[in-house]
Amino acid sequence: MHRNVTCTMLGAVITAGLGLCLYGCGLTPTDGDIDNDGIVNGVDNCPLLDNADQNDVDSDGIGDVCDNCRNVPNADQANADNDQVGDACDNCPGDFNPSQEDQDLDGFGDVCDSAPLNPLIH
Ligand SMILES: [Ca+2]
Ligand SMILES: [Ca+2]
Ligand SMILES: [Ca+2]
Ligand SMILES: [Ca+2]
Repeated sequence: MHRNVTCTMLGAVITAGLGLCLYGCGLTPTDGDIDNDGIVNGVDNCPLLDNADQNDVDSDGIGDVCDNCRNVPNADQANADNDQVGDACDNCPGDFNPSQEDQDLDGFGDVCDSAPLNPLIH
């Protein structure tokens, strides 16, 4: 299904395909209720996902269901390596590691840990 929605981008209001208006890409739908959760897009803290409860554990304005760091406030949702885990809570913010595997539990993910099995060295 293709439909156009109104978004704000860098302060300007534009109309674009829904695919272009993905939340988190700098485009925020402002009209209607795309996800049909009863919360109008402009005030929905997660406009493209059904989250009528609007839960936001870390109170950063981004709803839990679409927050890339659910427990660490990061309103900008910065994610340099594009692995779905925000920089603020990524154990390897510069390396793509969606699994966040960290065998020695030292807080440094295996992919950026020079000694992934030794918690004293990273
Ligand atoms: Ca929603
Ligand atoms: Ca949040
Ligand atoms: Ca990341
Ligand atoms: Ca580690």
